Amino acid sequence: MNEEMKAVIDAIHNSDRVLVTSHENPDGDALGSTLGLGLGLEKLGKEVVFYNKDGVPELLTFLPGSERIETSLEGAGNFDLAFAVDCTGTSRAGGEFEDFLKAGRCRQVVIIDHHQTNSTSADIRLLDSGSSSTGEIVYLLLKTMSVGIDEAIAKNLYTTIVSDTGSFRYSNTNPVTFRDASELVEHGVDPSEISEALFESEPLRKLRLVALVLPTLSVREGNRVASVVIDRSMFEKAGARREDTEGLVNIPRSIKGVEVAVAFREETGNGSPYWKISLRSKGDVDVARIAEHFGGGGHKKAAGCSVEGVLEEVQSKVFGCISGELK
Ligand SMILES: [Mn+2]
Repeated sequence: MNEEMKAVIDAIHNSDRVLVTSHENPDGDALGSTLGLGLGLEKLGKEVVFYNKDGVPELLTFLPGSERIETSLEGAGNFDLAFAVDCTGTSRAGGEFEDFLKAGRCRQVVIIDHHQTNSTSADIRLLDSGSSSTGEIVYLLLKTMSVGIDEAIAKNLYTTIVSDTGSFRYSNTNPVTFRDASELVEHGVDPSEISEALFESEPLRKLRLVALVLPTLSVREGNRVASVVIDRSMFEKAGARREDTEGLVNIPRSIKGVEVAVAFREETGNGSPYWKISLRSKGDVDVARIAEHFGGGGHKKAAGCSVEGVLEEVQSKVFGCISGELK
């Protein structure tokens, strides 16, 4: 057991009330890790509050315990311990959580994460960039603490793995990933049930959005870079929600020979337009470096950032940076 793991276990033993949260716009790893960890802590007799600033996307409402996720910390009281899971820093959980920490409402803060980029926020950071998902680190923690893994915990943790490995397809898939997944199936997970919930339960509005996004597909650098654009007019036309853009970067990524895939998604914050940029790498390019250049972060193969400005300017900056990273 490493020092951080020991410190986290001590912190858990020394606490009664625990808050568990994850990054905004949560994906399967963020919510599955939140719920898997929180439900496990309840088995140890802890009082747990589950929180996510943006709540649960419709697609993830099948996760056991998801109905317990709170979207506000108002009246939540004080905590002995707070976990920010799948977060590169405590700020990833949103402004309300940051203010909550600043107000001294949590005695100790722990980050559990597998991203390459990680800030120095939090008291303890349990990090493993070799782990396919944050859920796998949570699983190891729960096993180390001898928490009995029930079906609800297993479903949440299995979902973290399937989400972040794209069903065991991405380069973060390793022997431990399969071992953990296998154990979780032994704890009662039905893999086909999770796959159907994650990949064959899209709302119609998402497919209508895909139909509008596809014509924006463009390639450059001799087909090594491909991108799509999702602007606000498309949202309106399709009746789509922000969560429906999850995975759209996989459209350019799916093309043979593409090394870097990009999705540009229009956002408005404080009136000024900016673009959320998702980056995926199939080759040697480290997209976390590109994202970091624009103040974002992530993994070598999957990263994100935000850039202000009109689309043409933003694209030329981002494509320029990618061009510099292509060998
Ligand atoms: Mn993750």
